[in-house]
Amino acid sequence: MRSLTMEKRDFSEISDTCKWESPDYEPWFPVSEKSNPLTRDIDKSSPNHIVRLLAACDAQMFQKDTGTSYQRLFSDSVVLTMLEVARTVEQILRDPEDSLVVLSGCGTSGRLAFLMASCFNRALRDRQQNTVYCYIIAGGDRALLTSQEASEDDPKLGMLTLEKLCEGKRRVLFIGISCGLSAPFVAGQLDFCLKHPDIYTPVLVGFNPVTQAREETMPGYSLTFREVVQRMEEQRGQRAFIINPAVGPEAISGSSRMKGGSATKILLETILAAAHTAAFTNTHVTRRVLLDMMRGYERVYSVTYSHSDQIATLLQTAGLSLQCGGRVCYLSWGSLGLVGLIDASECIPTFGADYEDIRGFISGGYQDMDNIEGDLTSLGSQFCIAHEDFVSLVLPTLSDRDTVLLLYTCHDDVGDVEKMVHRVREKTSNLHSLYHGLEGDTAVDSIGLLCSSVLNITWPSSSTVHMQWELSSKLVLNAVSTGSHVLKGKIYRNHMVDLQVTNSKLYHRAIHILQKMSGVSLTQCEEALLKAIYHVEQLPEDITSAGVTTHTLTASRRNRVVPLALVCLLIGCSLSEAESRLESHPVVRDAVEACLTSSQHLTSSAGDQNSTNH
Ligand code: S6P
Repeated sequence: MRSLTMEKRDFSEISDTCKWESPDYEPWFPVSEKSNPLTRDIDKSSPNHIVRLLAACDAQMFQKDTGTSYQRLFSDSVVLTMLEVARTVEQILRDPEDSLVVLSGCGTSGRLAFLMASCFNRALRDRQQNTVYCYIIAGGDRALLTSQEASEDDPKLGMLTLEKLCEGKRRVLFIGISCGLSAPFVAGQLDFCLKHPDIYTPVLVGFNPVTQAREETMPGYSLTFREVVQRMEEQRGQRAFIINPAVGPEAISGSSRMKGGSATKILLETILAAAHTAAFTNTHVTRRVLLDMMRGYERVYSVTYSHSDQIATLLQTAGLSLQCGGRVCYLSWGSLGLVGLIDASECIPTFGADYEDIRGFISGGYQDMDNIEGDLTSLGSQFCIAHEDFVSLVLPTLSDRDTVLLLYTCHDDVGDVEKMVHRVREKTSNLHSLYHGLEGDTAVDSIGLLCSSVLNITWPSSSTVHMQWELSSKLVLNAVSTGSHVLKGKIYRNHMVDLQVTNSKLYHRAIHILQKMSGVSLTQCEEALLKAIYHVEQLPEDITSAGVTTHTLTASRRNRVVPLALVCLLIGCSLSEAESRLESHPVVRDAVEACLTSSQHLTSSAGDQNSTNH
């Protein structure tokens, strides 16, 4: 029989699911930056409960229209625009001469642009067709594996990169991805497309209503993101397309690598796969085809989270490794390798993690990556991504403190997986596997027998099953990397307090976090942040008059600026005292709680709806 507390929790989770849609809920934030009411206590949750909360957040992606002003993934307006974009892709596939489909974005959005461009080019090569897809990621290929957040702020760089890539082309479908409708790099590209309608058709993919697109001025640019979007709206449906369903706030506020990334993958793969089917079977893309594919992804969500207990085991193991200074390694085969690399690389900017904390390796290294700039190994150890690099750099010092997670499918070379398993087992028994198989698959699970935990998922066969495996693996890995950092104490409530302030979006997010936790005015919070960034007790004029770019450049060379500023605000102390308090509480969540308790702010200033100073 279920306990009363359990029922109460279920009820409150249901009402929390829709709470963010109310116009009164954190009205000053766009959806992508709001804090999710579902996860406000995620920092104190058990591994099982963390997975349950993440599942509830992910479920919001597929929620149908709820009568609010937000359009959703399955809304008619969204599906109609997807249909129009898919038909444009279909035309390009039928007549690809001098044409391109460019996918572009920053951070996770750029990494997904890469993943999808590679996947659909591979599909074309398999049919002996010329490839038409290209990707752009702000910061170039090194941003596929490391954090290059600063390039996100440069609209001119975005524009110039696009112009160069498309030189001499007759027709370009440009798909700019910015989950928050906020990246200046993408705004510059969209604006460029609008100015050259004879060649370029721009598509914007993001997860905020257009009225919530970023309003802040961009460095060296006369327009804001919102103004660019407004110009697109004037051309909407003919020469410009906007696909922007709301998918609800992220489980960790602003962490658009999670739902934002998953929804990007669902939307764009649906469009591109439908266009491929139509072009190569001489049919046309229909609304029904699109809806069926998206429902397929909804099933991926349900099937994956039906294994919540096993996901929780993985998360707990990874959390233990991180807590005791160990490492988590994803060893993947095939396209799951890219999913692993992407998830691991995001831990650096998201949790201020070291690249060795959670690290991805892909069986064939750069040969499997197939990225524009080729082998990046010479850039340093964190660019060593092949299994042979794992063998030479990590394996010798591997121990039971470390967690190794294998990711493979029935299409991969199981013999190769088995060899690796034996090598890892010589060093640690802390070995786990995530395996995707097909119905009717009768292979004996000799690998699973050597693992401490096994997550086997079986899927019905389909032409797009590999993309479903990728999404399923993304959900599992996002849960593992997020959950393990929660268990490590990196999250306070559902905020990443110790964020790296490396671009203007993160600068403003940091100020809002400080405001929410301290309850003082935004101006005071910005001052405290600047003092922490420049490490000064008083702010001279050359600092206060400098631009955000100068601040973020300086902040990128410093650690723990937001926790420092927060302690100063909560205690009203000097930077040096704040530093010594943080030293005695290396876990950020503990430091924040200790300060809140000692300043008796716990109940009055850290409430959910702290809006008094906005
Ligand atoms: C978010 C991730 C970031 C974003 C990047 C682009 O979890 O760490 O790197 O992907 O800032 O954001 P957006 O809103 O333009 O897609």
